[in-house]
Amino acid sequence: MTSSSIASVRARRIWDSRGRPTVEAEVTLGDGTSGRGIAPAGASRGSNEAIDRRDGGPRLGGYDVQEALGSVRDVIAPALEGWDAVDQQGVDERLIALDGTPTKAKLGGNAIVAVSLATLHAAAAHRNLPLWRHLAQDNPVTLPLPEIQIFGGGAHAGRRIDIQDLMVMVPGARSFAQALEITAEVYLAAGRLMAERGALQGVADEGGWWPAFASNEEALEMLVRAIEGAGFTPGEEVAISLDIAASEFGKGGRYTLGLDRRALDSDGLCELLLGWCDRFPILSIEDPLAEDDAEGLARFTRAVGSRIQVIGDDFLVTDGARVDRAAREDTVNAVLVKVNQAGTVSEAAAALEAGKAAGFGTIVSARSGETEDVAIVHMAVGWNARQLKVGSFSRSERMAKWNEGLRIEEALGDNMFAGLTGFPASTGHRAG
Ligand code: 2PG
Ligand code: MG
Repeated sequence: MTSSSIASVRARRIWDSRGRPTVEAEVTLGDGTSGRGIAPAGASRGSNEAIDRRDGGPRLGGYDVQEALGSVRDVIAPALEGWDAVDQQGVDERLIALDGTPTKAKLGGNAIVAVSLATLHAAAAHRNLPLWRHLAQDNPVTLPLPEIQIFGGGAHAGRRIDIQDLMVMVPGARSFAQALEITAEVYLAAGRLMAERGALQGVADEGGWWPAFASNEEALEMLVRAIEGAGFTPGEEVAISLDIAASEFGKGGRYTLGLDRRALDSDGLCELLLGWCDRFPILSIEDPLAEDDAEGLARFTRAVGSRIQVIGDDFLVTDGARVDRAAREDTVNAVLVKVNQAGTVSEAAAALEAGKAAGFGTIVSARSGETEDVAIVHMAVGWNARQLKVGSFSRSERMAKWNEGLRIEEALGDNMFAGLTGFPASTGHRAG
């Protein structure tokens, strides 16, 4: 046993931001250093994501993770003892082989990702480095451009509106810190405007204001007013970013907008979204069409991909092979990277690298079910992803991550803000 080899792997049940059980793993190495990793949880999930193992049944809404904890205790821990934690790829390949299914359904994506992340943290601790520095090795890094939610909808707000995330981006900010400050003004202005209308009803799952709107477009109009209300010029200083999460309301080329009481085919939804892109200062749009509508995505990207970032989330599920294919077929021009969607750190890193190689925009993203874990901020910096999505500007499972970005920015010094340099090559926004 060497000082960086795995001496023990333990798992415990902890609780996420929706009050649901989740898996935390703790990996301890031969030299006594250790790391913890926590599995986040999505609500709007791509059908090809790694599958979490949940107990089912009446207790805790079926969400308990005793079986996933059993996977760690009985299968993973004995198999990893003695493996070198610094060899993340080797550990992850072992985890994949132990499970043996394409979706990690046997041991559970939640068990596997917690151990993969804990191994990563343990290796960084062993090297006595902050996680971002451990990941970066000697490569250049930047502070990512944040996408921050102002209104939360879709599966994160009881489907009160169809659009899932109405977010802002501040590409012209001089620093990550300034981007947060400007977003804070917009978030506060949005809350103030909602209160004036008597429409303030608290927040949705990721901390964005609850979307008490009569139509999807009204949400967009309110977002523009909030940007103006905060004293900024929409489209110039502060731009809009949307996650349509269309797989949540469309399948087989049929889309049902519950709030607008409209049924649309793929062309119809495309037209609607193109109209929004013309009328509102939209800079980025995620999952505009459903995961099974590659043709619709390609049509949409052909229409806007030279100026707008089109992100695949449910469509790409953090899978390098799918990213390669999307690049060949021009279906999207950016990839969202969620470690638990892939199931291991190495697979997520590979999807991100595939995105970079294709000239895609690359965005590291949190899930709607989160914890105090700030690892994704370190990944966005260390992997030089250049964009970061962690939800809104309230609730500590979100703020912990933005705040960690501030600490990293302080450590890195000025002039490291990515701005639009991580945008898709096709959009021509990449200045630096
Ligand atoms: C998404 C994420 C975050 P969830 O769709 O991009 O907003 O949601 O974690 O529920 O998949
Ligand atoms: Mg999404």
